[in-house]
Amino acid sequence: MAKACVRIGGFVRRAGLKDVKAFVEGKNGAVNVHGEEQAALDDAAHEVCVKELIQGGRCAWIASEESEDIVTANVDGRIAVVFDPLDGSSNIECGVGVGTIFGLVDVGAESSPEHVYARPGRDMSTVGYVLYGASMVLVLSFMSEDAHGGVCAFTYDADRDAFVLTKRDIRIPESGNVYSVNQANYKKWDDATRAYIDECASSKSLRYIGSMVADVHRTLLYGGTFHYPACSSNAQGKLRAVYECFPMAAIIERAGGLAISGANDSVLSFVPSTAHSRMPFHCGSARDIERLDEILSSEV
Ligand code: AHM
Ligand code: MG
Repeated sequence: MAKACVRIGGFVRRAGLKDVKAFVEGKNGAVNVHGEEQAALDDAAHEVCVKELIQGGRCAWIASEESEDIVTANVDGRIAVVFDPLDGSSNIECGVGVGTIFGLVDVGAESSPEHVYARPGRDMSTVGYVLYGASMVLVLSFMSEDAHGGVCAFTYDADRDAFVLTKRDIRIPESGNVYSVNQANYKKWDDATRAYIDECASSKSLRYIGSMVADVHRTLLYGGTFHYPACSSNAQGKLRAVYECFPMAAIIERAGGLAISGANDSVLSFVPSTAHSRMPFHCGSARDIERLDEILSSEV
C-alpha cells in the first residue's frame, strides 16, 4: 500500500495539468472536464493499489470504494485489504489535502468474500492512511501478537524514495478546542446531536475541510473531534464503515482517543452487512467523545 500511495501521490501532485488523465491512464490525450479528471484519478488510484497487492502475493481479497464487488487478488493469500484509494477527491481541484485510507484483516487460509466485511472493525490488524497534503504523510499502526498497536507517522522523502519515521507513539490530546463537522446539515440531525454541536459552538473553533483524512489527521495531532452524524436525509450517515470509518477509528483509539457511532456504540463493534455499508461516525479526544456519548445517552 505504501508503494501504491507513492504513485497516487504523484497523480495528486499533477492534478489539474492538462495531461493528467493521459498520465494516469498511460495514454495520449487531454482532459478539461474536472469531473472526468476526478473519476480518472479515483480509478487510477484503485488500479495502482490492486496491482501492488496482487504483485505482493499475500492478499486474498480486496474491498475498495471504487469496486462494487470484492476483488479476488491471490488464491493463496491469507489477508484481506480494504481501502478507499482516494478519499475526498471531489476537493482535488482546489488543492486541499486528500488521502488514501486502508486496513488489513487476517482471513486465514479458507475464506470467502463475506469474511472481508461481515466482522467488527476491531478485527483489523494493520490500519493506516496517507495524507497527500503539504507533505505526504503515512500514519500507520500494526496490531499483532508482536506489535502493540502504537501509531506512528512517516513523511515521504522523495530524495530517498522512502517514508521516513517522523513521529512515534502518537497520542491524541485528552481534549481539544476544535470540532469538525458539516454544519450545513444542522437541521437534519437529531436533537441530541444538535445539543452537542451547540455546546461545541459556544466554546470551541470549527474547522472543516470536507476531506476526512485531512480532518481526522488534524484531530489526531491537535485534539478535538470529527463528526459525520446520521441525518434525516441519510439515516446511516455518509461515511463507509469498512474502508473509511474502521481504519480511522482504529487509529484514533490506538492513539488513546475514542470513536462512536451513537450512544454507547463503539464504531469498532459494528458488523457491516455489505462491503459498502455506511455508519454514523464520531471520533476524537477521549474526554470530548465521552461528553458526546453522555449527551447522546440522555433524553434531550
Ligand atoms: P468520498 O468518499 O466520496 O470522497 O466522500 C467522503 C468524504 C469525506 O472525505 C468527507 O469527510 C466527507 O465526504 C465530506 O462530506 P460533505 O461534503 O457532505 O461534508
Ligand atoms: Mg471516500
